[in-house]
Amino acid sequence: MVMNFMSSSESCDQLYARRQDKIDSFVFDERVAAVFADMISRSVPGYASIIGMIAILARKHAVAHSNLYDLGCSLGTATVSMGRGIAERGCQLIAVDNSQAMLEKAGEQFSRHGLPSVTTICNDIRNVKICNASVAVLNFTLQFLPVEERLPLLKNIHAGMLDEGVLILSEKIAGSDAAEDRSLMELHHAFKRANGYSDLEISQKRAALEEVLVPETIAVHRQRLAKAGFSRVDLWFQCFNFVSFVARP
Ligand code: GEK
Repeated sequence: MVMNFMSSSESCDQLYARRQDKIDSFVFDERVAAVFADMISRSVPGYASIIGMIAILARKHAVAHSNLYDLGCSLGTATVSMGRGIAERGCQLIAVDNSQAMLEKAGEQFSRHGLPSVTTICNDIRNVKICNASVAVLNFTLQFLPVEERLPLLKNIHAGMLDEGVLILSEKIAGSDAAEDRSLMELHHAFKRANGYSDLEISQKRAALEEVLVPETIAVHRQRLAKAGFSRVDLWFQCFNFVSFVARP
């Protein structure tokens, strides 16, 4: 059912398949990095489409000799997609993640795709100064920051962007009221079941993410982006409770 980004050496996500007495908070460690391609394809509706469209958006908006950032890059799949979109423009691709395990795999992926010149930064995205940026990607990363840290990060991105630049912000969202929230969540769980996750896996993963991934409504995202200085925000993708915006300075 889903497009999969796994290479032959990567394995199927079974991290929550066995019943656990105590569910620890979710962390992006070696065990997650080893199965991440499979995990994200089977868990995020529309992930393949978003990755594909990031190439189109980068092609349209990348300015020659500017920087393109993938913030919270995981395996660098969005970086690779941008790289495809912007060949020959003299842009610098910069991939940032604070998980060493993820970045090691991202580095392998960049070599495999003929992108050895990607700059990889193992650091918290809150510590990275953004400059000369024509494209900045936050593909399902902002949701992992404490809520009060989100506006300062968006202001930092806005301050480092060229006038013609774009921020691509993808997030898991909360529904605008309890009924919508429940309905979107049920659809998301149906998607996961259709991709082979059991009810036990779904509920244990949900518990692990409970305090780690805090979704917000579309309205809250729009308000915060405006507060950070973005003058125009377009919702270009939604599938169930997963959305992506393009924001312009
Ligand atoms: C993709 N964008 O495949 N600083 C740096 N990295 C962070 C931070 C932080 N403060 N918080 C979380 N991360 C990717 C998918 S996954 C989304 C992004 C998901 C990193 C974290 O280590 C992980 O690699 C990534 O953000 C989130 O297009 O798992 O739902």
